[in-house]
Amino acid sequence: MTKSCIAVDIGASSGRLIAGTLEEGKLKLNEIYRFENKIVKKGENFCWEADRLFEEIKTGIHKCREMGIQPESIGIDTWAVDFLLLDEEDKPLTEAVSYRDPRTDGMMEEVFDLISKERLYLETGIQFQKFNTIYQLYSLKKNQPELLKKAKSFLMIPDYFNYLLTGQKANEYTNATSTQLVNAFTKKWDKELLDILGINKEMFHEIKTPKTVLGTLSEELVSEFGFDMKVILPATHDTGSAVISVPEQDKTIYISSGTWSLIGVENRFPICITKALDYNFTNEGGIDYQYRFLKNIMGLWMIQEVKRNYNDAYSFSKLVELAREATGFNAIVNVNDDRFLKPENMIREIENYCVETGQPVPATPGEVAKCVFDSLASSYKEAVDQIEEIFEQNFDRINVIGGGCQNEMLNQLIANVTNKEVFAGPVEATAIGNIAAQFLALREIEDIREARNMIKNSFEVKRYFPEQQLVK
Ligand code: LFR
Repeated sequence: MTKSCIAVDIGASSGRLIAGTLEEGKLKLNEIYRFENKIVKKGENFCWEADRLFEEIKTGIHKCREMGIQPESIGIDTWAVDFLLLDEEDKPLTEAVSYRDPRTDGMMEEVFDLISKERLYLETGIQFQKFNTIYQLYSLKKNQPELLKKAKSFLMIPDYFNYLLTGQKANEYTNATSTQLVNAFTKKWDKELLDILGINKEMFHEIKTPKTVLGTLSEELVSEFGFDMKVILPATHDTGSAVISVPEQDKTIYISSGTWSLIGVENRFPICITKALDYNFTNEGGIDYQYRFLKNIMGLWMIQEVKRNYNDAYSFSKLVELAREATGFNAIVNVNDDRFLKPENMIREIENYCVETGQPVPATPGEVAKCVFDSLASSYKEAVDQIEEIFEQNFDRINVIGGGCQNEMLNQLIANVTNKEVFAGPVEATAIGNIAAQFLALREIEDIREARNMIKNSFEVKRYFPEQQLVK
């Protein structure tokens, strides 16, 4: 019988369970269950609903059974940097506070008083984002030190779900690197750094790499579901899983396009040079100890928020259509300005930015949407130039993967502003990468090269060519 593996892929706005099977050298996907994800206010903080999300995962597993699927294994990936702390009885001491919560405001600067920015970058290779785990933990140390003292376990979001499934506590490598607390060279928790910060080292677990079989379901869950399965670690950082699905890495810059746009290349070594620091590129850990040399760009979050601020009166495709019609409007905002991370109202924030910078102010939904897409494309172009400068080489093409690659207007804009060919797909890059890691662990696929060939043969990729030759 063909084996099926389940990917649980939870992003900032939705989660799903997708079953993957290998059939005649191709990977086939079958969506089992989809659910909503959102940030909610709990007390003082903006949080994720960790327990509800776990219930949703369980509902999805029950659905497998109803659909007659007996999975061989399951693997979970989510966004990065966020975590829970458990006490000595393994009960959560904290909510799963979201990285968009303002508790990290000003923390980065305080950490720089203890360790210089340059040293931190040299040791971890991780970009400076005010929401990185390091600053979240530092904010706890400052504001709730008693809580940090009680903590016996540090689990990132997928680690926590894996613990609930299996009873095993471990920190998965690709996600752990996003904390800015893992040494880029030893690939272990940076104990010296933790000492400098005064954060208890004991709560961190052994770092385990993708393709590790973490365990099987707990006895309780086996009796609840009526079957057992392996729990395998994919790249539990969603972007790590997505990058596995970029079929052609040679001379290719990828953009993993979702709530965030992650733009970069796969690399064999971390690049911690001054220029990479100045441009704020990261070296996150990938499968097989490859590095994801990339940079975060604010991404489709901008348009998601715009849609929400219009009370969902326009669908995403309507906003794209209106943007296409707003041909005469031109204004660019710096999408990476922290002011767009969680503004009260995204539309107002964009308008204010345009006023402050002396640009035309968007006055219609189409103009707002056009401003967002133009601004994203312009930021991608800047990142592409920076990558080419750092690598001292030209890249031939850009491969947009993930849900955002369905935005044809943005794909064409990217081709035009970068003057490069754009490949769009696969759409389900993250789930595909997650499933590929499980088949690798089960030895159904030999190695990453075979996995990528198979992905190339299994999923549609559209191509866009620059419409006009831009002078660089
Ligand atoms: C994308 C992503 C990015 C990470 C951001 C916050 O979903 O995982 O890679 O920087 O979310 O965790």
